[in-house]
Amino acid sequence: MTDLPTRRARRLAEVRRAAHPAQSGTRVMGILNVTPDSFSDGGLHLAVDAAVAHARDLVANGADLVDVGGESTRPGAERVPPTVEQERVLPVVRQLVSEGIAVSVDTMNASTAELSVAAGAVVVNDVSGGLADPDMVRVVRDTGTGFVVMHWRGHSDRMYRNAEYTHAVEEVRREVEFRVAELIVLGVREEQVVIDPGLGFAKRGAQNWEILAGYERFASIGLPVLVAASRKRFLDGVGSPAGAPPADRDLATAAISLLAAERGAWGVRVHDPAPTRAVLDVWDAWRAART
Ligand code: PMM
Repeated sequence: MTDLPTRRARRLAEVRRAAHPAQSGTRVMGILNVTPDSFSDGGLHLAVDAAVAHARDLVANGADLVDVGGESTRPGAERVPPTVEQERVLPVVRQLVSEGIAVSVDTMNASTAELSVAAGAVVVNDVSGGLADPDMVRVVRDTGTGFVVMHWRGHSDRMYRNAEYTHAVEEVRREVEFRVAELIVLGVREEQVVIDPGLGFAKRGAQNWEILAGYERFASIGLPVLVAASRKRFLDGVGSPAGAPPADRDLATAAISLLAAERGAWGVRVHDPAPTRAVLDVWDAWRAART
């Protein structure tokens, strides 16, 4: 019988391996937004409890890792100070890590990333790919953490003004590839990086479908790809009636998860893992029966 610290260390090593960008197999990343419009009704302590309970549900419903975010990036969203973000995120990260749950932290702030990784987060998911905070690259380089580099053309308050493309797929691809090249020059290792075309970020409705249809162009960069379509506005009216609430887009989200997994995506980022896990299970059964 191994002692508790040893078992915990082993479990953490397993979690790190499973979330590592270089591993194959599509991960389901469950979204945990610890923001005022999600969990803060009853003060910080209750908010932490509610967030942790929701994270456990995400895992029970099939999430491989939980993406904890304390700052909204919705179109038009205002920034929150890093200290506020950290008050929201860190107690949740600590608790989830202590339960052996793989955690990624969704942040544009280097200080939040650094504290979260010190608390056991295994991936930093930065929608700005390190562009919003000049210190982010140092944190990612020095900690060796997994790093999701999303395509980004500026903060949410101006993202639609930046949605101008002649050929969305090729321009987004070029910009992502360029950003990764910069990161490598700055000392980040290729094995740390996952790329994300940033659906809904500085992209209007149809441009998001072009990006999905152009998936292979992003895969051809040669790095793991994260697809984060969940409940986004461009899904409105596709697979659910136009104008229906965002949660009604989970079936469309699951369909995208399946198409992404079939194309070899590293991961899919979803609000409700259950339908995504179901379609991935179906796909696994289909593949397992191949003779
Ligand atoms: N979208 C949101 C937040 N974080 N992270 C990555 N890597 N990719 C995304 O597309 C992304 C993200 C905003 O969506 P939410 O408010 O529904 O979480």
